[in-house]
Amino acid sequence: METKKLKIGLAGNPNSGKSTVFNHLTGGHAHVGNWPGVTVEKKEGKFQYRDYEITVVDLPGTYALTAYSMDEKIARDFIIKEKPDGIVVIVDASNLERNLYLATQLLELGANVILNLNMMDIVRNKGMAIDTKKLSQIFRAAVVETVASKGEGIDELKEAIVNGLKKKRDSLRIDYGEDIEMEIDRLEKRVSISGYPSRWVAIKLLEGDREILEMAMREGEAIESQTVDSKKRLEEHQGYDLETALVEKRYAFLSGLIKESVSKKYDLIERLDISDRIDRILVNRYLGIPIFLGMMWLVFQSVFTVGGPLSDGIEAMMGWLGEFASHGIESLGGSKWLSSL
Ligand SMILES: Nc1nc2c(ncn2[C@@H]2O[C@H](COP(=O)(O)OP(=O)(O)O)[C@@H](O)[C@H]2O)c(=O)[nH]1
Ligand SMILES: [Mg+2]
Repeated sequence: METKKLKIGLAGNPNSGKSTVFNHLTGGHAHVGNWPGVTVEKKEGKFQYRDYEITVVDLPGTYALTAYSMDEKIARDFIIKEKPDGIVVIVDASNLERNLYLATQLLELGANVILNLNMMDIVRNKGMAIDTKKLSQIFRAAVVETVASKGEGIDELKEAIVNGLKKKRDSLRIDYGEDIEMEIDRLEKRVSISGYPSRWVAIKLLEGDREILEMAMREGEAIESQTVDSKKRLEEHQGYDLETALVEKRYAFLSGLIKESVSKKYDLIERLDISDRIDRILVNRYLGIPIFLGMMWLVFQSVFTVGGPLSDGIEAMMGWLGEFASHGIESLGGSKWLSSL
C-alpha cells in the first residue's frame, strides 16, 4: 500500500503539555532547526499510523495569534504559508476558557483544528466533566481527551489526526454583534490578501494589526483610510476601545460554549461558590437594605421580649453575689467595715 503523507502543527499555550504530546507522537525523535529568518527553534518529528506518514511540527507556545510577538507571528505564518493538513491544539482542559482562546483564533484563521483536551486527570479530580460531543459541534473541530503525562489517549489522538482531518467542517464564525459585523462586512469587500481569509483580514484590520495593514496596503492604498473610517465610526459611536471589544466578544463566545459543555459535580469548589452567591445576595444593591432592616427589627424584638426577664435575672444574680461576698468576707474573719463596701 502506498503511504500517504500528512503534515500537522502542534499549537498550545505554554505548559499545556505540548512537548509531552510531541514526544509521545514521534517517539522523541526530532529534527531541530530554526524558523526561517529568526533564531526561534523549530522542532520537527515523524510517525507512521495506518497507511500514513505524518510530519509533526512543534509550534512555539502562545496564547493568541497577534503580530505583537515573534512566536505568535511564527504560528500564524506557518498556517497561512505552509498550509498544513491540520493543527492539533493542545489545551490544558483544567483551564479551558483561557486555553480555548488560541483555538478560537486558529479556527477563525481557517485552520483545520483537532482539539486535544489534555490534563484530563486534573479535570476529573476537580469533579468536572466535559461534553466532548457538544464541544465538538459548537467548536466545529474533532475533540480528543488525553492524559499526556501517562500516555493516555495518544492512540485516539493519532486516529483523530488521520480520520478527523478528512471531514470538511464549516469554519467557525464568531458573531461580533451588529455594529462590528457591519464594518467587518464593509472591509471584507474591499480587501484581499492572497492566501488569507478575507473575513479574518478584516477583523485583523479592525484590531489594528500592523502587519496585516501593511500587506493590505500593498494590494491597495485606500484600505488604510477605509480602516481608519471604520474604526472611528465604531469607537466614536460606542465609546469603546475596538481591540478590547473584539477580545471581549471572543471570550463571551467561549464562556457560552463552556456553559453548554462543562458540568461540575457538587464539590468543594461548588460549595464555596454557593457561599459566595449568598454573600452577593446580602450585599446586593436592592435586597441588602431590606435584609439589613429585617435583621435590625429582629434584634430589637429580642431585646424587648427576651430582655425583660433577662434583666430581672441579672438583677437577682447580682443581689445574690453581693450577699455571698459579704458573708464570705465575714466568715474569713474580715472586719465589718470591709464587707460593707
Ligand atoms: N497532570 C498532568 N500533567 C501533565 C499532563 N501532560 C503534561 N503534563 C505535565 O505538565 C508539564 C508541562 O508539560 P510540557 O509538555 O513541558 O508543556 P509545554 O510547555 O506545553 O511543552 C510537565 O510537567 C508535564 O509532565 C497531563 O495530562 N496531566
Ligand atoms: Mg514545550
